[in-house]
Amino acid sequence: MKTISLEQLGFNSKLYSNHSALNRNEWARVIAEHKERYLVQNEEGIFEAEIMGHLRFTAEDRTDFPMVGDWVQIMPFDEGKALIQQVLYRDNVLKRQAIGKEGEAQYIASNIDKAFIVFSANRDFNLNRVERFVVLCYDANIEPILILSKADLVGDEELKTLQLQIIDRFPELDILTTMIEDTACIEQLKSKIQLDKTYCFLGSSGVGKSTLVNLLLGKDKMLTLEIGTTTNRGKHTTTHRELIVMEEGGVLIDNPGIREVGMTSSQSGMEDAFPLIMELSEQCKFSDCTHQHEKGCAVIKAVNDGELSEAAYENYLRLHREQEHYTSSEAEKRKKGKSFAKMVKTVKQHKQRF
Ligand SMILES: Nc1nc2c(ncn2[C@@H]2O[C@H](COP(=O)(O)OP(=O)(O)OP(=O)(O)O)[C@@H](O)[C@H]2O)c(=O)[nH]1
Ligand SMILES: [Mg+2]
Ligand SMILES: [Zn+2]
Repeated sequence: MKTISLEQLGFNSKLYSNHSALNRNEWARVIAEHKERYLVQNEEGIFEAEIMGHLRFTAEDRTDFPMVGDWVQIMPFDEGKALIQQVLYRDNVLKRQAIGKEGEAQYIASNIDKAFIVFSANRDFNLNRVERFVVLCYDANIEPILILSKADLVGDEELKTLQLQIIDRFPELDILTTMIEDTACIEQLKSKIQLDKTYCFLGSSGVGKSTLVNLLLGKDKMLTLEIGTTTNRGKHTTTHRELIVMEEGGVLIDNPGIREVGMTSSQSGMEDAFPLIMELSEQCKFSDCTHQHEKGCAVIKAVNDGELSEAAYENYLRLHREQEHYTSSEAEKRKKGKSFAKMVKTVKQHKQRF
């Protein structure tokens, strides 16, 4: 593997001045995270890393743990393995409100210079949703750049109308229009990327974030999926956030499609279709049908036959995903409660020894 300098990973003088006592090889950047296991990268390569016990014990909330984009102090201990000793200076943190929970935040990534907010021209176009992403960026002091993707899927007239709507709503923002086949617009996107800066891709699932990342990299690093032709709906393809360094310089963070916040209230009226979906689902071949890909699904058939609108179907799936997500965070909370109890017990035992 070609080595990458700390500067190519986004290292700068501000970071250095905050921790000038550290050796160069103690610095590393978090490039991926999975359940408190991390991949970190520095000039010596990529390490599988875990956080040191003391960090876990003193951590008060999620912000005390490393996240993708963070700079951390590491101590390599084995071939390709390292311990994370501390999270270093953070310039900013991109976060959003967790679904269904007042006041609780979900952390997306840190140390970001600019964010590309991607939304596709052909479906789900919603200026309020774009605005919610813009607000997230402003809250974190990150400059948003708007990307209207899949321009090839709508007619010229429609595209013009969309572009005018966007300019009208966000006159102060940079706006790009992209389509896979058009190299000129990819070049234009590339020209926005500066050496040593970090760019984050945000937007709903299936809008083409990973596709753009791959086009920028000039290779298929991120997995992208064919959209089911029956419903024209993107599947959640990217499952983990990942930080990638461009060969020419510039750091990209690809994100899984971001689930909607508060879609329930803004989409009122759509619920009218729900009883129909409930009724249809009784005719699905499988009783546990998720109505997403199953053979013999009556809901998908109704969409294909034009009996159920695609918008209502997508809205149903979105709400369903939100709910699923909410339930899984609840389960996670319970698990955390358990591990917390275990931690308290360990600490107590530890104390008794003294
Ligand atoms: N026609 C057309 N299709 C596109 C374009 N960009 C992306 N796609 C297709 O859209 C689908 C989804 O693209 P992805 O890049 O996987 O979308 P994503 O935003 O990364 O999705 P998640 O990882 O699920 O969040 C793929 O089948 C792409 O080939 C485009 O400009 N035009
Ligand atoms: Mg993706
Ligand atoms: Zn079904």
